[in-house]
Amino acid sequence: MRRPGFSRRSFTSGAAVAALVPTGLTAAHAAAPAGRSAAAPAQVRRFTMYAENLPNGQLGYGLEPGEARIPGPLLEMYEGDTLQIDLVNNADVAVSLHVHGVDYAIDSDGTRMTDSIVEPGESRLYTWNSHAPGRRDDGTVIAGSAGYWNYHDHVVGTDHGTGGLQRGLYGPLVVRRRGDILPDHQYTIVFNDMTINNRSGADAPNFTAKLGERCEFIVITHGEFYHTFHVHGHRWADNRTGYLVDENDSSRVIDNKICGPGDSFGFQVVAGEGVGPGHWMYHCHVQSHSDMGMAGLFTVTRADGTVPGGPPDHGGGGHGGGDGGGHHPHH
Ligand SMILES: [Cu+2]
Repeated sequence: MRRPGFSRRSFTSGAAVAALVPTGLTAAHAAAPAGRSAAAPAQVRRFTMYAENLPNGQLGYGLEPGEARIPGPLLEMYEGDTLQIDLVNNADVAVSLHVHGVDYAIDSDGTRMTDSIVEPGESRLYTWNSHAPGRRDDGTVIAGSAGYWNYHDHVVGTDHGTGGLQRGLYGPLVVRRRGDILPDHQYTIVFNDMTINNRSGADAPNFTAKLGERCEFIVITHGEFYHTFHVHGHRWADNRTGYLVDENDSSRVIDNKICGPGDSFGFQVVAGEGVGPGHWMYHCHVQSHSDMGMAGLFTVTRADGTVPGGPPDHGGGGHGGGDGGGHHPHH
């Protein structure tokens, strides 16, 4: 299958992020991101996503046949960009694609009542638009699309996609503003009922970075419960980006945030900044939830890849590639 502008390599597992980051930003480092992104024009990018059955009754989205995973691929765009997504349904039930945060016409709503769903063996084009901030004629501000958003099925099981969400049909969407700082690593953490990315306990996803690398966490909740995301040793600003604009930015600095069903937020931290390397826990801070397995590791290594403090007593150092939906841009 040919997709102008997308290399085959960029669609391999783990590099999906790079595939959907605007051209020229795939190897971005925090050191000099702003200038690189400021001049890029808005883009329209068309690509295919596949919905597939996965083992144990689960379902997933992927960017190639046979590569569906939970969560689905991390999709990224800049304000002003448009994503045109051909959703191919290779699963055995009707599915859809419903997105939060960006602009779309009603026929891209991904709901049964708007007949914007995809029967097994069929495909459908979903178009997501976005926009930069602006002003209305009355002087009030139109919010830009930038934010940490999410997409998901809205038709499996019930007309609200309850079964699709339970079974894994969800994923992250990051919309950036021109000039936003770009991370070295990106981690997607979806609190879905009592799981993280449909995994739990020793199987919960772990994430790894080297000391000093800029890491972006994208946190989403689905299902029946409210959760509180907490990561040890690191703090962020409770605003759009997670970092302060300047020393006078009054955004509250936090290390724990409630996230209810359908919510998403994100932030960046510098791995181990001020605290050093180690196996830093992250977990839901509802105690019974963490006790039941909603916990994993954010491992910060020394430059040579080693970690002080010995092996973790939880998580085993990286099941399933250690990412569980975190997709590291290669650089
Ligand atoms: Cu919880």
